[in-house]
Amino acid sequence: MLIRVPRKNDPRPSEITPERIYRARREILKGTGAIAALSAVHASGLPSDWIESRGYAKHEPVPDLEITPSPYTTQYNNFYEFGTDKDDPMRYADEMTIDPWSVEVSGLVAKPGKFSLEDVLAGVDLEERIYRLRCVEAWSAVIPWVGFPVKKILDKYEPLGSAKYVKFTTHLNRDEMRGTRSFFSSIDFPYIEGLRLDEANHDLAIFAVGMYGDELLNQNGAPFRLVVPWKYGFKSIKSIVKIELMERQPPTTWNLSAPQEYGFYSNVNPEVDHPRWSQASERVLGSGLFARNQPTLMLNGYADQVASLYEGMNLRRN
Ligand SMILES: Nc1nc2c(c(=O)[nH]1)N[C@H]1C(S)=C(S)[C@@H](COP(=O)(O)O)O[C@H]1N2
Ligand SMILES: [Mo]
Repeated sequence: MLIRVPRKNDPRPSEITPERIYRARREILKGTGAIAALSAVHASGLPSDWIESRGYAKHEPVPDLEITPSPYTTQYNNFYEFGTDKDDPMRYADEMTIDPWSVEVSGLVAKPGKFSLEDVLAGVDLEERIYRLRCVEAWSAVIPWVGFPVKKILDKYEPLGSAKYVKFTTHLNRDEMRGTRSFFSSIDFPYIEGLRLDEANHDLAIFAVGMYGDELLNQNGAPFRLVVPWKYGFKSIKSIVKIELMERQPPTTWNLSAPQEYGFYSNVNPEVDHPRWSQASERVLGSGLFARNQPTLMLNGYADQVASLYEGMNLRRN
């Protein structure tokens, strides 16, 4: 069994990142003292090697899935709370305090409550999941997440029979999230997302606490985010502080902002174009200056596993 340890194989950021971006980033990190902090203690207060020290089940690499070098996926992000440019999250997300972190679980559950990051990590087995990520903007990446199925958390709080949907809410601190202070923002904060309960309970839907065998960086949604690989990336909500079980379909951020463009389901579907561009193919992040384009797969390549969730549903309309 071949197990890839991407961290060791990664090119150094200086080798593949435009010099300007890399330098700017170093300056920012130096200015905040983050370089020293990163190497000693993770911002969550856990030791910097806590993921490694716990050990986790590694999955075999999937044929045809080439892991995107981490500098791309940590320096080209969507996290509108920190700005709308792709490098805003990498520049500014470290202004967000993530220690201590707790998540509230409420709504239609028998045992509402709150958990801290440490609580949850003590109670679950971590796994590495190598998933495709397909953004609705027609770029894609392959990321080795570290996390565990969403169902493992939900079950602890005992969803009631009347619960049909799950709503997720991102942390909001306007002092520490400069994108939320803009008058011109195209979306409202806090960022909210939702899944049908059976989607959330599917084994492929995970909460991630790490990537590339390491802690999540703030720009990727530290310390606790959703990853739903068969849906467009905006469903994979970052830095979650609230989980609510509901009877009715919850509102979701992009659907509220542009309902004709972003539906509640938003399953990856190469046959249904975005009103303003084609979804038939995608630009592969990290494939160089002349970025490679590849065809987009139905349900992002996870149709065998998840198509049964949508039997009898009109996927075009949804
Ligand atoms: N809270 C929050 N979550 C978010 C977003 C955001 O702006 N705010 N952007 C989404 C979009 S559009 C994508 S493509 C993915 C990107 O995840 P990544 O930056 O870790 O690759 O995060 C999603 N989660
Ligand atoms: Mo996205």
